[in-house]
Amino acid sequence: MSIPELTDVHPAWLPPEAFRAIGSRRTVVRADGPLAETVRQEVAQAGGSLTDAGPADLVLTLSEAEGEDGYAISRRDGVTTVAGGDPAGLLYGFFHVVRLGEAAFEGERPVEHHRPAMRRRMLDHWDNIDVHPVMGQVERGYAGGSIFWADGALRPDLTRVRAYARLLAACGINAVAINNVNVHATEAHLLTDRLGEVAAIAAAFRPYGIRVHLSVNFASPIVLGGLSTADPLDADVRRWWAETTEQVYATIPDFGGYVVKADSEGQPGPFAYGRTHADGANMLADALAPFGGVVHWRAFVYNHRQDWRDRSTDRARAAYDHFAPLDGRFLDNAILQVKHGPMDFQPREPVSPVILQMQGTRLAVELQVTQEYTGQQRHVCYLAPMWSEVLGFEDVAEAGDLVAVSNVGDDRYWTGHPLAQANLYAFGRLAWDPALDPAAILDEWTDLTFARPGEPLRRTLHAMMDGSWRTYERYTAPLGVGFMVRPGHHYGPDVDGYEYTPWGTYHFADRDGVGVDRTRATGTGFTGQYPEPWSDIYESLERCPDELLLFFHHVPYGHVLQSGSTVIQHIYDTHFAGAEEVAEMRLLWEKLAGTGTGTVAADVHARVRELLDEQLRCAEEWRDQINAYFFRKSGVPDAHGRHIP
Ligand code: GCW
Repeated sequence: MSIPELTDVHPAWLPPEAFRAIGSRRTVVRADGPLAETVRQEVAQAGGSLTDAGPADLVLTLSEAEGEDGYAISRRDGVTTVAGGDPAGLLYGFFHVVRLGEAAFEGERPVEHHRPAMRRRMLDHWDNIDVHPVMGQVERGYAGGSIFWADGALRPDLTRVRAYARLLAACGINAVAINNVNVHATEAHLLTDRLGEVAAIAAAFRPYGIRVHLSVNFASPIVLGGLSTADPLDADVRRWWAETTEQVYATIPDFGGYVVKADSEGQPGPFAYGRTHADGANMLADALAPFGGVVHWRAFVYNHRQDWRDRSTDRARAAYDHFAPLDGRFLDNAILQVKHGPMDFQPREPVSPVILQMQGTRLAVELQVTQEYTGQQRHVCYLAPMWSEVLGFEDVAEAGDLVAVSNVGDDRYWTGHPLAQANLYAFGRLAWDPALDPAAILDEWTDLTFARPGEPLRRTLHAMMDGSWRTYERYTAPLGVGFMVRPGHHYGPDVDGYEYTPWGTYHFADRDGVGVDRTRATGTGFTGQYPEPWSDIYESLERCPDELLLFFHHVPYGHVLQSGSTVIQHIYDTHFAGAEEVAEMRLLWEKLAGTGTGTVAADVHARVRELLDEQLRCAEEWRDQINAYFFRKSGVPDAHGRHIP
């Protein structure tokens, strides 16, 4: 293996400059095996000298005491030492040195121990082999086509996948599911006759300690195996999965496991056979157990054929209603993968009560790095502050796994918007340590990506990005209500776009008020799915946090928020403010050009500038549509008399 080099692709957070400190030093790697070999290659590629014995500036060695994936870093008497708990820990310790740069080789450093909070730090790709007629090749992908497949086949050159693996390892990610959870006809075959493609991708990820997982179709025994049923309790079905899984491991011994979206948005599942989701998940867990594999079973199960008149069915309740009764019935290697909020990756949602409730089940919390509902990588929206809030809520950070939908495609900048790279980086870092400060993560990313730039650029990036999620929230759907997006592609405003559809995503605005009554007293009872104190806090009109008010309550436009403002005035104020903030962002970026900082390449500057034009256009469109809609409905004028079209 050699260090992947790409000429036409942006290096993201691993430009050659990031390795400068190591490049001028002597390093000794006291470990063997493929990951230690990767570290040696990294040192050599950086131009550093590798010594076997003799004096060294950096010593990388193993020490079991640091545990799985862990490492210790210290510096004494002019020598920096990294002790990895295992070869993966050695690799993570190496990238820690990269992050520190020159600082890793200065002064003395008392020993620091680092261990990941999450055992599995995983990205899910929603990539298809074929280009899907509606969703394109990458479902909810905003950065071009798949980096794995092109023209209906595995890409012949996987250098880019290796470069991706390297970027991911540098921020601590150790697992990737390579294909869409909606497993279409072609992609179903990855499990059997196209398994060689999975093996080739796994080989590209392996040198960086990343295991490959596969999304599988629950009906595979029928679709691929020619059986007449996929009933999880049927002996033939169970045998089919056992034998198929054995083949997978014969081909890919370090295969991670399966990801399953069942009985969800049209995907097949155990309900067709009168079985539970524990029956379904456990069948696959049984097949994987002999090889140490896991199944990630998604909890995103809800009725997508609702009638808006039916006020008793509540999509927010669905995952809990389906899964809470099954707590304690999943096998140890069956991991329930739960979206962080009860609905669907909106810019603001409460934490899913499933995560708080299911203490007897192994959990993975699922985030969305791809910006489906947060600007589709045309808008600057740094998501680490949102994820940090989610992970800081109650015991969410105690989930064993953190999973996110990747935002990467074959785009030159990996993520479409160059600044969206920061979201991918931050996801990995938060999965490693959920307590990290989002602003500090942004500094790390800035230092690596822009080769330790001067203060002007750092200040500009903080000013543009630290608060960008809240800015996005301000100019889009207000007070946690969500979903005022254009149906289908989900970009841009359409207040009533989903209001009369079967998807269960309503805001119930009328001339008197807006919001979803999810209380126990008069609404859907969703608040009752929360443990105390949240069940009472969310139930209470006075105590419910402003930012979630319309998620939990239907209120008149004149309702006074904790902030002192009325709901209608809050809507006007935040929408004017949000659009103004985007205009300021755009000016800040504009000013960077020609400041002579020399740290933002011209192509990156130009791409971001174009995208900021679009973000401003779109933010103004949101502002005008939301303000006009609620002015028309409520008849209440803006207290400040601003123009509402
Ligand atoms: O948010 C919705 C998306 C679907 C996606 C689904 C899911 C992969 O709009 O495109 O399907 O969530 O998470 O399964």
